[in-house]
Amino acid sequence: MPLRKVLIANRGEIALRIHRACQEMGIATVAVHSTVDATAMHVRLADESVCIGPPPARDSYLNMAAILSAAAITGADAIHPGYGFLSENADFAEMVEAHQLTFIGPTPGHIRMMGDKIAAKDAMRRLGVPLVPGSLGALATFEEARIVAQEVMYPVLIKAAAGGGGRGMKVARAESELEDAWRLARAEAKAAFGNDEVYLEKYLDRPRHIELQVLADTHGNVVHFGERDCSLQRRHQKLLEEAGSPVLGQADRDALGAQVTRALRELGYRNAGTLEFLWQDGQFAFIEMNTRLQVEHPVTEMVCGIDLVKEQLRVAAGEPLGYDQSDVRFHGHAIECRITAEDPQSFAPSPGRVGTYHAPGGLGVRVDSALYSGYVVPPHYDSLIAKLVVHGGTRAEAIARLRRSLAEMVVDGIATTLPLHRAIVEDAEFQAGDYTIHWLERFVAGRQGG
Ligand code: MV4
Repeated sequence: MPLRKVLIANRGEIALRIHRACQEMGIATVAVHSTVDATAMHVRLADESVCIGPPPARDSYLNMAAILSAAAITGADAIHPGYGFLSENADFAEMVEAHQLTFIGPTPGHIRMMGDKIAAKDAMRRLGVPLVPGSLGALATFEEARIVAQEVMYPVLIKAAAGGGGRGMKVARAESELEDAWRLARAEAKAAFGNDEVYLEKYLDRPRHIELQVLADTHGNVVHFGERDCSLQRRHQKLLEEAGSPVLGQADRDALGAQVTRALRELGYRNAGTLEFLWQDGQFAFIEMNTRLQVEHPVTEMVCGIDLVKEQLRVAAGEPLGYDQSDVRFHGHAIECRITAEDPQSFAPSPGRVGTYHAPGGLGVRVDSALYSGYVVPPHYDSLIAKLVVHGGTRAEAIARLRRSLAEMVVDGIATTLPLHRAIVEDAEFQAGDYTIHWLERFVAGRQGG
């Protein structure tokens, strides 16, 4: 059934992004907002809006009952969760469907499966996707950890089953460190997630983080839209992403894509998803799968010439993809800079009133942002204020375009990470594509005079 009205259960740039796709498809939109967001751009642009609670996210953007009520009173027939907030909450997806609404995302069962990192790895292993060597499932005892660590050889990592984003993760560089790692990982996992299940992997010491974008309809068709290299991150917060990866060619992309799409077809997956891999010494190893639209999806859109949110809406309405893998072509190179309201050296949050806001433009430049001059960045939410995305025929052209776009862009009145991005694009190693997941921490320490 075609979608007529979509409730967007999010805020900021991603709420605008989803609204724009709906508008172009003739679908009406409902914004939800907290009291502090009453004048936010996502509320102004939507066809209708509903206030769902006070500023703290747990009382508004995470308030499932308030969001379902907003959908009911406005007569929405679907909910798009965006990223963050309720986007990977299987209980919420289940409640949406129980209210005869369409959840624009995977099934609750697949969200739940991928939320359990052990279940996700087990599924991928059975489907023939390569993994980091490690324990088969959860570790039952410390003795088991010792045996598996000896098998895969040190250094090793103990990871939380309910983890992701680096929480509840401990390295052991030798057997003498294993017991502390085991104890700490379990305690942290218990405290953070209420679940002390842990597993063990060989620790890869200088990998790149490469992820693959997939899309599935409800008729058994699965395609991939290539990879993103997200290695440039600090404390598990990505700063800059590229499509494609500077280290992969079309043959690598085709090989990984074929393996992954086969696996997801077997799994009966639907809607958009991203598989995260560590890449080291020419080898891919699956670590996690994200069952949502990701922040960095625009770089994929730029190189593939597709609108991922429109595709999500189409397949959620039951439409078949209508094309196959051979119709997906890759053109040039795209780079995204995440511009946040943070000090560019200390990363201290910097909410407050924006003075002048000027977005760059021109060929191959895209800015996804809910900013306007005079906007007050509230302190209650994620500090992302704009995504600057550039596309070029080659990586060198994309970098040149990024450099001049960063020079044009103005965000006055608050501290932002724009100066850090301007420094990164000038760096010779960045320009050569020569970096791992550890590169940015060192680069930032160098700028701090470390
Ligand atoms: C790893 C790893 C090295 N070896 N697993 C961090 C968050 C979670 N998504 C997985 N993470 C890692 N898992 C093995 N076996 C290194 C990391 C890691 C990392 C991964 C991707 C992007 C940035 C990272 C920063 C630090 C550690």
